[in-house]
Amino acid sequence: MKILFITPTYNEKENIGKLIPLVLDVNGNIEILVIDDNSPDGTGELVDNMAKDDPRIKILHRKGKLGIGSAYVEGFKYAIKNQYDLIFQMDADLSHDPKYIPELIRKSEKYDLVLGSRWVKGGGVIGWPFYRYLTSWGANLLTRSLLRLKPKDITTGYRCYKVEVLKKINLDEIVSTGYAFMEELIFRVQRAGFKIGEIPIIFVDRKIGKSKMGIKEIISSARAVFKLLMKQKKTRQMVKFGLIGISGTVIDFGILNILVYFHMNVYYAAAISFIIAATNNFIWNRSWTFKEIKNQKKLHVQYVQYIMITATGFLLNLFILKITLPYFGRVFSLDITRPIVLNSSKVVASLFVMIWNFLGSKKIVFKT
Ligand SMILES: Nc1nc2c(ncn2[C@@H]2O[C@H](COP(=O)(O)OP(=O)(O)OP(=O)(O)O)[C@@H](O)[C@H]2O)c(=O)[nH]1
Ligand SMILES: [Mg+2]
Repeated sequence: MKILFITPTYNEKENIGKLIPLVLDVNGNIEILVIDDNSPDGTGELVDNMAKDDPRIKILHRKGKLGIGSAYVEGFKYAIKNQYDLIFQMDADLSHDPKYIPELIRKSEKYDLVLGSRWVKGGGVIGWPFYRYLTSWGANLLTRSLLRLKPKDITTGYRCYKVEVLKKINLDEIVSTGYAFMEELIFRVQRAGFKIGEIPIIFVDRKIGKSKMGIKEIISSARAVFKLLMKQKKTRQMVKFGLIGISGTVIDFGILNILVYFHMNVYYAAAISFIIAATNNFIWNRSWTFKEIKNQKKLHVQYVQYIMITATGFLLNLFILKITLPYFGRVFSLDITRPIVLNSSKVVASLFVMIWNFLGSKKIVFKT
């Protein structure tokens, strides 16, 4: 079995020289490919020299700092071309302890991709300040739920892939050149139906060298995650429907409050604001959210159906206002809290009606 470790480097001269022998010592089948982005500190030259004496050490020079994601894509292509069986991702800064290698290899017998995971039982991080811990953990949780990824640690850079996985994924389709590459790969591997396993690792913060993780990287990662989200038709529809829902809600709340301010009866005001907001939503959903639906029904058919659904939704809206207003009224009994009473009821009513409208739109109005 041929095993390739891929390690991208940018200014890791102090670390990479220590890491390489540690990794190669674990197992005689291991080779290592360093992908250096012309590090100003001379990392590339150092590895060139090491490679002269040891054929298990390879290096790929790139002309400048092109990002960790694009480095891995090049590494994966190299691994496929040179027929390796197992491919590892590993940081150069000694944060990933080589002692986990045998277990990663063992676990890869049962799984197509094995992650060294910080966020499973027994895993963790040493040496991070609290804010770093919190942001990393939070970003992981948020991205996991947005992209519906099953593994617990999706940003980890310590991994072991079977070569079949990399062959099946279209490497040229990958959109993330930077750190979002981590999430994107899991997204694609999961979607392709491969089995992903995790082993706990303790990640030790780098002792030498500077972090490449900055605000620029965070923004570009967020953009990449958004791009991935929008790749799924279902999510795309929900995001658009949600945005339109927000616009409709603003209109609904605004008109309701203005009319009540001018002493209109609450229920009449609610009816008017609701109808205007619903019309706004229909127009936008038809021309934007469900635009991609082919063979849409005739406009007037959709319109009648939509009116029927929103009319029912509107009754639901009134009904909820009717039962919640007295309840909220008891909770907030002071006169200055009247707007709070009104809007609390409205929040509850709007939530229910939005769900009703989404299901009705998707399953009836815009179904072909
Ligand atoms: N070739 C290449 N390697 C990179 C690039 N950015 C980061 N790396 C390497 O990718 C690995 C992970 O980067 P790190 O800076 O350690 O990222 P991190 O672990 O999230 O953050 P710190 O450990 O705090 O620095 C390291 O080996 C870096 O040298 C890049 O643009 N090109
Ligand atoms: Mg690091």
